[in-house]
Amino acid sequence: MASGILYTYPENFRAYKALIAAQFSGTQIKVAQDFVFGETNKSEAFLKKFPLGKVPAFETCDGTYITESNAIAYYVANEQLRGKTDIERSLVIQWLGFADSEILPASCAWVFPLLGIMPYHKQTVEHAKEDINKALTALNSHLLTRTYLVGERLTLADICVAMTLLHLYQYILEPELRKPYQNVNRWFQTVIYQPESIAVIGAFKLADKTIEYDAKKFAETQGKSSKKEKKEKESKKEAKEPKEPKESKKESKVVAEKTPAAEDEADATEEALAAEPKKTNPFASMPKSSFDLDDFKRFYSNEDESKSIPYFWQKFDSENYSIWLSEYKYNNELTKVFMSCNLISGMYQRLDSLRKGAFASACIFGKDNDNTISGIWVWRGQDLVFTLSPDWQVDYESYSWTKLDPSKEETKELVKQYFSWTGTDKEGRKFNQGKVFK
Ligand SMILES: N[C@@H](CCC(=O)N[C@@H](CS)C(=O)NCC(=O)O)C(=O)O
Repeated sequence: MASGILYTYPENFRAYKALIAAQFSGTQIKVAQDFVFGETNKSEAFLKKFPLGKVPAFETCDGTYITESNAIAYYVANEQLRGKTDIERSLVIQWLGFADSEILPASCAWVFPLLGIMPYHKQTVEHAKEDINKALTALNSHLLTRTYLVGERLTLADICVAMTLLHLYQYILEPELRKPYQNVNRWFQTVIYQPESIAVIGAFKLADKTIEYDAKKFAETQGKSSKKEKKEKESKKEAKEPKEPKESKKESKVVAEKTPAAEDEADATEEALAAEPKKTNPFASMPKSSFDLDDFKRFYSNEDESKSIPYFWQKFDSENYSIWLSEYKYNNELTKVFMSCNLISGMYQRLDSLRKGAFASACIFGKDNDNTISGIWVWRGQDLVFTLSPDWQVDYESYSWTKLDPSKEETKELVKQYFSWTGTDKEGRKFNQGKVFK
């Protein structure tokens, strides 16, 4: 009989698939007790076995390594769960694909912002709701005359689709929302209230009320919130880790959120913004400066730093502009580098109207699960700029701001480092990638 070690963090719905399948089949699964997500799965020993560093991951007792939750569940399952005939087996695979393609992306897009682990974009969430509605409607029709998805008994199809719906039923589908899908509800409860499922996930409770998006919480934990997001009309580049950040630097003014509809912001927010009285320009009353920021931005974009940094110092007007070091306060909560990137690009988007009076280069140092964000900012005036406009106040409190003395050598060094995307952070993490606000 199959047996082995499962690597996962607790309450991973993907790992549940294998754990429940094993309950049905009698396969002995040992869950690695000392597993620490972000550490164990990034260790050399783990990566040697599982190069992607993802979990769940399974090591069979005879030393075979299996990744992908569906494959692990398949391995630990039995004939009944896998399907007894070719047609049953192919239908099981069909439903596994359905769960991963038709449910999972939309479920994540809907649930994760509400859990505070992804930014909230109304359009993306609305899109996800439509996709979930389509998937659940199809599932509901299929289950009108059936107890289980394939054949007359429970299979991996039921386990995997139900686990993929777990977060939706746990956090989102309050009674009114799940009402149209009575057959799915019945089937879901049949699956999760099997003794074998209860042995793994415990007594599951369907959502009483959809959890609500808490922008404040998100801003606290991730350094961002979307309440005041505005339509971003500039660059719409994907926020995937650029392979060669130096090359993309001049293009990288703003990088859109990783979410597909990042360029389209929440309709309601737009309406609310449209209804607001026209904002006055907080810089309008400031004295004229000899430093032409737009001219510097152009120069910086078009020239190498060996020229643009001296140009900056040649033109900089310390009477009317100030230089600041920003340091993210919650570096220990940063995980993937692309998510740190998203934090910066999200902040830049929210500060769109600050562009005319500011320039910044923010850098990420380190690697996945060990990275920090800091930057050099230059703006009009001598005080912290963010308090000048209610539109600029979403993110700044997630950073500490240190005003730098332009005449000091340390400041010159920092400007050089951040403008040219080099060096390390205070703890020696190497420069990974940077983003320019201009
Ligand atoms: N398709 C894979 C997805 C696995 C996956 O994305 N796992 C996440 C946690 S749920 C992970 O380990 N992420 C760590 C990383 O990407 O470094 C499966 O179903 O097993």
